[in-house]
Amino acid sequence: MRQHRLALCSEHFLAWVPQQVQRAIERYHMFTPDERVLVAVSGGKDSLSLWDILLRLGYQVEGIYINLGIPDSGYSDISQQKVEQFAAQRNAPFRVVNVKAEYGESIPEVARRKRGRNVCGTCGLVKRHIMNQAACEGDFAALATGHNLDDEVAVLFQNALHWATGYLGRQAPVLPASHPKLARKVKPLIRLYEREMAAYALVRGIDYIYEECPYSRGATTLFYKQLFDQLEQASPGAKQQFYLSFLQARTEGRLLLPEADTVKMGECKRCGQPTTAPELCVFCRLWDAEDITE
Ligand code: Q46
Ligand code: ZN
Repeated sequence: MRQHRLALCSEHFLAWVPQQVQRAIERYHMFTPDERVLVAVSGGKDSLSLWDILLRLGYQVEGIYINLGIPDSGYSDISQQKVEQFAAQRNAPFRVVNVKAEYGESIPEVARRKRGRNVCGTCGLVKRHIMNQAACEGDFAALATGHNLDDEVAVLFQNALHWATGYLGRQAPVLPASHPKLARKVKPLIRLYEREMAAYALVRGIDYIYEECPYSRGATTLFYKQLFDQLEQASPGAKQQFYLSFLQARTEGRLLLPEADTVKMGECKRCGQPTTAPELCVFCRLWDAEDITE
């Protein structure tokens, strides 16, 4: 790990990674050992490793897997299998929400019906809704996702390119619950590079889905990740520096951005979740028969 000027053997690496996670949890006040945490798992290396690390650290965690119904290359079936296998090996509690069984259409199907909606946008909306609902109804203190440092850097760069101040204002390792029905969102892998997460999964023997979701092909964030890989190659620590300096500038008040979610929210008349829309939230409108695009 050139950015830390550190080289470790497998045994010490497997101890070092959870230490980094523990540090992030404490530093950003993500959650405490007394709190219950819901971990969003996709079957990929980051989320399964996160689940594994939180279990090893002794936190009270439960997994949630959302089956999106993506048939291409068996993506959804294989990823669910990996999650089930992981949980069975550790006897770890988890729940599965199958979008098609629950709401009648898979993600690609609903996106197709709502012409004008792209698959990833729809997918993100559905996942956020289901995970938030599960976290709130299950009385979890926080919802943890497996975003690593490379993910955050790519999004930060994208937002900075557009000076999207609203998004920049919401980009943080912890997003506090700004409404009684919104879960606290935390990213415990924030100190770790993608490479390190892949190495962790490999050395720890975690069997994850290698294929990325077929819809992620050509995503601009993938391109930004490649750019930052080049930068990191030439200047080790560049990714870390870019992200941590951003957080520091905010903490020190050198970068003033709009506070997260200051908009007043009501509740959706159907599902009860917070929304800025007057009647139904975007999620509920998604499943209505009429072809309304927002
Ligand atoms: S799962 Fe969903 Fe991603 Fe696949 S459809 Fe797009 S958003 S790429 S994280
Ligand atoms: Zn709703």
